[in-house]
Amino acid sequence: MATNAPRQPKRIIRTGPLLAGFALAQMRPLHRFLPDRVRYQLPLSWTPHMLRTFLGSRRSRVFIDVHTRLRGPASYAPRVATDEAWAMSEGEIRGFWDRGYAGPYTLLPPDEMRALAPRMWELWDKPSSTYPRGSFRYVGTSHSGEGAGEMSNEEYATRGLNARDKHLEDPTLVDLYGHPAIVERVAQLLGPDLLLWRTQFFPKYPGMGGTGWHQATSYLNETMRVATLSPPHLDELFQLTVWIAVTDSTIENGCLRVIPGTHRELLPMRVEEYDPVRHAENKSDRFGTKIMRPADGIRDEDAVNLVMKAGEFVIFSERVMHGALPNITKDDARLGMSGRYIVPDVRIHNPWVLGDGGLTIAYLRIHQLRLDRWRALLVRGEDRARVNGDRVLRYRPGMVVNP
Ligand SMILES: O=C(O)CCC(=O)C(=O)O
Repeated sequence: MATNAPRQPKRIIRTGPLLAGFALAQMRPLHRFLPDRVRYQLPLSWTPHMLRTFLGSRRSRVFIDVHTRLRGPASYAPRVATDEAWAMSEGEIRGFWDRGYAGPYTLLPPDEMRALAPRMWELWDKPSSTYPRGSFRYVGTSHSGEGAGEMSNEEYATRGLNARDKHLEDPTLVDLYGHPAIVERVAQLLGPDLLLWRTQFFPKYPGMGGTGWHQATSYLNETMRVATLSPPHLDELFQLTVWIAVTDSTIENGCLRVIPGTHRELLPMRVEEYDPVRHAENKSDRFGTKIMRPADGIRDEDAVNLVMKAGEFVIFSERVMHGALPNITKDDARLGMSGRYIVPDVRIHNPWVLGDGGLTIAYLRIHQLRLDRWRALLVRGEDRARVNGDRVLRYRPGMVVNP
């Protein structure tokens, strides 16, 4: 029956199960008696501060990543010595720590990247062999977005997943992420040993909304209970993202943007279910099946627009508040791609997710994603920690892990 009553936003997190789970999550000595399927459903990554913030705000302020403050470095000296071509000065490194990003730098001359762009567009669209159909379940509605000129939730989710980790499938792409112009600079900020654990294409077609402001560090948002990355010290810099412009990236076609200095502390968000009618004007804050925006608002005048030529890249900490402008052009599609680099003593996923449980991606409503074909690549140095076992492969130029 049709009704004019305003639709109530659905509850994102149910308080009763959260409280019970949190209590059990605190009882660490008991966990070894729990089967993985129970243990890794607990909100193990939630801190008391996150719970208090959530409950004290009547459930309106939610941390989509673990609340943490970043500890500054002992020194601004580069953490490795490298070829002069890629060397960063102490001033540049200090600038990174002050602002949360560095660059743009050149990976390839614009003409060379433009020549590669058609292949990159094809790769983004090509069905994944790392996460093939049948390796996950989409559990959301299939109709959100219909009639609103937007992708349905299901298309958003499956396309978003399909955009992931194509570097495991293509020899040209893996060599872009393994290029010394990137790896040697990341090493000067993070250290000599580096894993590439995730990559993703970010296309913006003409008319597409922006990417809403968000922060990340350990990808709690994937399950909203247990973070994907477990570093020995969450308050240290253990990960960096490199965003590569495949096409020119302009103010008009939706360039990446950041709020400098916001990487020092993770902040709460407001999260709602995406509804194509209620959120018709909010396209930029859509993350899959959710609408998310910083709880305390952002002053647009503090933003820096990272305009880049094809072939340029920036290095940023995903802790910095970042997003992208909408594409307001009629015919200028932009393509960016991100690679996430970590130090090898960060544990990626957990035994349940890597085994029978599979990965849940809460904001995409994807369940039980099989990770059998996922691998992290050692792109520099050694994996001495071995916390990720045989999921780590040494990068070789032109390698294809999943043909
Ligand atoms: O390119 C975009 O629109 C967003 C990129 C982003 O959020 C990221 O690389 O973490």
